[in-house]
Amino acid sequence: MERTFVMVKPDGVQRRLAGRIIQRFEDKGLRIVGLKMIRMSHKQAEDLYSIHKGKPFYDTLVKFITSSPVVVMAIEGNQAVSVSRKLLGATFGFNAEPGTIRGDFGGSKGLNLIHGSDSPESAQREIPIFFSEGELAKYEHADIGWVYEEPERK
Ligand code: D4T
Repeated sequence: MERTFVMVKPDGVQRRLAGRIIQRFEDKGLRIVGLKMIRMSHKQAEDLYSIHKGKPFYDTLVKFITSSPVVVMAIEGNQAVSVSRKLLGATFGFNAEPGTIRGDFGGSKGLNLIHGSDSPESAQREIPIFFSEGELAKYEHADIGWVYEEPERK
């Protein structure tokens, strides 16, 4: 099944929202295969946000993301990348629809609570910044047959 990388950002952890945010992914039937709280290094932040290097918000973004712990996750599921992006909502909280994580919990540009990979290729690049393959659990939930039809479990 498809993998994605999701991270509760420092504002989500500081506001004690990590549990409720993680719950959204479980509720959707997705499978969390990697989960840890870390204080992101400057190098990890630069790697994660390399596509934004040179943009006006880059320095603030790197400073913010390394300022306090984050919760990083590797998540699997049918179309996990796009499904997770929908759970996140629009990038800026003030644009995000109610019912999404950003729409329900935030109203800011930079303090947008959560990151999710924007493509399967991004996920493949981002997951190894934070997890070794051995750290990722290999399992199926006992109720998987009630969440996905057979072809969706591949
Ligand atoms: P992330 O990468 O955090 O999941 O967010 P998005 O994929 O939804 O949005 P993004 O990569 O375009 O932005 C990354 C990060 O930078 C902040 N940001 C972005 C900001 O502070 N000002 C800006 O003008 C933009 C475009 C918010 C998210």
